[in-house]
Amino acid sequence: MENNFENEISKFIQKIKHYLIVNFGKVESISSNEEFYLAFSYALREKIIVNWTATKYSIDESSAKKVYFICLEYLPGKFLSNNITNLNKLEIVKAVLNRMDRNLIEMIKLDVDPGLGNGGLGRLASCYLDSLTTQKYPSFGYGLRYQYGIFEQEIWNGVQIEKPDCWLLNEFPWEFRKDADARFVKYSGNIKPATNRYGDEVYSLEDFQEIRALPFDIPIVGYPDKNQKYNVSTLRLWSTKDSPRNFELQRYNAGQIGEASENSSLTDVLYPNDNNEVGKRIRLKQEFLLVSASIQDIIDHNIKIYGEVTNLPGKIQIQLNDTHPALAIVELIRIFITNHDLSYKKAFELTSQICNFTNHTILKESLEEWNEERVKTLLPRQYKIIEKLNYDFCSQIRAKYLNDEERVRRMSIIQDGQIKMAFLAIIGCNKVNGVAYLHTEILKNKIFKDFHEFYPEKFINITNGITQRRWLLECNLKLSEFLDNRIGENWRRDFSEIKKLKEFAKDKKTLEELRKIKQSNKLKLFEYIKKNNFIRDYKGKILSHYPVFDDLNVLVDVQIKRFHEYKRQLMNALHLLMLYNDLKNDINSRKVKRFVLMGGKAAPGYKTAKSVVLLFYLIAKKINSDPDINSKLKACLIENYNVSKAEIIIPAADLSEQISIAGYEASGTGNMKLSINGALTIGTEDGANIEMREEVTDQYWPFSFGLKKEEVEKILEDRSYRPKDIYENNEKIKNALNMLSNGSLTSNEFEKNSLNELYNFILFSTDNDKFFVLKDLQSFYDTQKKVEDLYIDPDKWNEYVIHNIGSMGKFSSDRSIEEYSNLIWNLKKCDLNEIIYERVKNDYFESSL
Ligand code: 26W
Repeated sequence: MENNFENEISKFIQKIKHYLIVNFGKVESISSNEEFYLAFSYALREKIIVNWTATKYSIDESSAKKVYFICLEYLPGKFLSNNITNLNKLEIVKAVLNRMDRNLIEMIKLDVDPGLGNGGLGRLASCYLDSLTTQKYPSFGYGLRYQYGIFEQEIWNGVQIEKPDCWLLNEFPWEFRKDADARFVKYSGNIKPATNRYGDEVYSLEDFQEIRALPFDIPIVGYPDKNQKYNVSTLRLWSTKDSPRNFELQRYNAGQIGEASENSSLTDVLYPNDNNEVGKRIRLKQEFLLVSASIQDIIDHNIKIYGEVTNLPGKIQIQLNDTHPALAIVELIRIFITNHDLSYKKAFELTSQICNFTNHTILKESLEEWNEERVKTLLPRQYKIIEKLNYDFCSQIRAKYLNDEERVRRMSIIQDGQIKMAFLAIIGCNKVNGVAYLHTEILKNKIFKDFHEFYPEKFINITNGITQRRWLLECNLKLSEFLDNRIGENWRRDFSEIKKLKEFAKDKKTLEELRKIKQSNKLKLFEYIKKNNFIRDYKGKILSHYPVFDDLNVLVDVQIKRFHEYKRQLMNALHLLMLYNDLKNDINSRKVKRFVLMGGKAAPGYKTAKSVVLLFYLIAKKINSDPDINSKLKACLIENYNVSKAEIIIPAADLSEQISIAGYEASGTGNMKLSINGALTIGTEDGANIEMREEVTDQYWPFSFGLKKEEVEKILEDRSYRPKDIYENNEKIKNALNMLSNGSLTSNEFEKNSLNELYNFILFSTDNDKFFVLKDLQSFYDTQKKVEDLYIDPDKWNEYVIHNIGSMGKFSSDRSIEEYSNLIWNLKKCDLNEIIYERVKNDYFESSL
């Protein structure tokens, strides 16, 4: 055993030295940290590649049914730390670095956090790839390799500034460029109709534009099973950047500089919109690029294995993550009828047995629509198919509902010159799912009511989940050890085991240890904030760092998510003002110290969201600089919230703010991450909060508050929300709100105007504040008092914490993926084939050191 360990260490060291020589021409002692980081990553990567190769061959060899996950966004987080965790190599790596006089934290700092997504949707996609691979389901992810991910947020005197995220500035060691697998995607041009042998119209294309999509593959490492075996699957990201022919010299020479590079820069930037419609031509081009390249790839690969397409529904499934890749439906039909000699009818049948659609949002502004003319010009052949799909579908509706023309109009894919992508997705897919119970009910009974009536069997719920490997094992090592010591290690692969923790809910030693772990995580967070979370002036110059508490006995209260009105960061900010006023009146009015953290990005064009960022900044400034109260209350605006920061903040949190207006948050996943790390939730009855409460039971879920979905609907219906009345009749709310208009927070015209706008928006325009900030504020305030009452008794608090952690078994993405597989994909797990594995290992060892 000891020998093996030693052996592995020296081999690892040898490999690092090898890479330093062959890649950089350096001996170890003079290599820079950057070079060492790369050599170290390449050495670790070798472990992965053997299993990766063997996984691919094993799946193909056994003709196992496979799921293709297509998504415009991924937020994988850093790969180095995750790969060390999933390979179970922490001990080895530490020993290696120790002997080479290098530091793991330094190495992880150098690893980039690819921000190829906006928020919940992208992070969920990454959690799902982790669970799919760990559970050995044959799977493959497709996405785009944006040159610039989600912008880096800086806060200049309270104002959000967007900086490009240059994540590819240096060599990225986790990707493999695959020139041999490049695909060509066609846009625009003129269509020439013809008829296939079934009498269906097919179209060829002339004078089109052709763009080369080059894939970069990233291995996704699954967590090992009991025998230390693990699968590795692939995330394939397409790029148009590194294909020189995508640049159009003729246009450049004609002075059309921008147009000349449109295609080579197609995958340059991720659209930074979360829950907001984009509608731009380049975005449509991006969506189609992903769809077309991926579908060609899928069909070609499976034709190689199966020789034909008619058996594909039993062999492959495609999951469309929201409507963004919904054109996959159209493209599959088109390829089936043009290249595979199928009738339109058969092509549609196969397609709708292969594709499935997950909806992630019900906000009107985020339901995608594309202008009909835009689609017609950019994708003329696909447009023809959408027309046909719509014609056939409308005929079915007419037949079933006896010429109910109003219904036909409502359900039509094309309405008023716009193509409704969700309708297209529902019609072309086998299953449609929402991401939490309440969300799915809203889809069935409201947003897609007509469709649910027509296709009752199609709609199912699969509640979201998160991977406990990144969100506990990796980011909270101390809590992981605490769990291992009590319930063993099985929770890593089977999170239902976590329930065993509840047996320790009254064990004094356990409660004390839990408190200590939280404190040490707080210390880490505070150190981080002190060193890295800047306060900047209006030119971006760093003035200082946010102040933190010296004391670790402080309630860490966090709201971390994209800024959006429906998520109601504004309500949290107003509550903070109420707290401030309470303390100003009587410093002893509050029994616990509180540190209020808020982090998140606002979409660059979302004015109200940006004003809320400013408001929180100004409140924090006021509080932190007030010596009367700042020993009791502090606030901090976390700059550039992302996956890596989440991994520092979440383990330190006591209180998780999940306060969206009921009926608007599809699920939420931050709620689950915070909870498994021992934060209690203050939350509305929305999204997955409802199911979390159910699991935890009311007894240990004491901070539920606010209007229920039905109450929200009623108020909207009667138009009975009167914020002014609430303001007039509630002294505390009035005082807090007045601080937005009376200049007590602001020091220049811009700030004054921004806060005044928020003030007017909250009070006077029922039209605008659909999110009822004042309506839930008193109940939020009262519940926050209950939080403090519980927090002053650490043992009681931690008993609740144990029950919350112990009740989160359901919210592992392993459970979600199991349900996707059972209810939609019908996959079988595929272990590494021993013979293949040995063969790959042999090849590898022959050619390696
Ligand atoms: C077209 C612009 C656009 C971009 C992204 C519209 C909508 C989106 C996403 C679908 C928004 C999103 O991330 N939704 C979140 O998805 C999570 C994962 O299911 C849920 O947990 C969140 O509640 C939901 O807001």
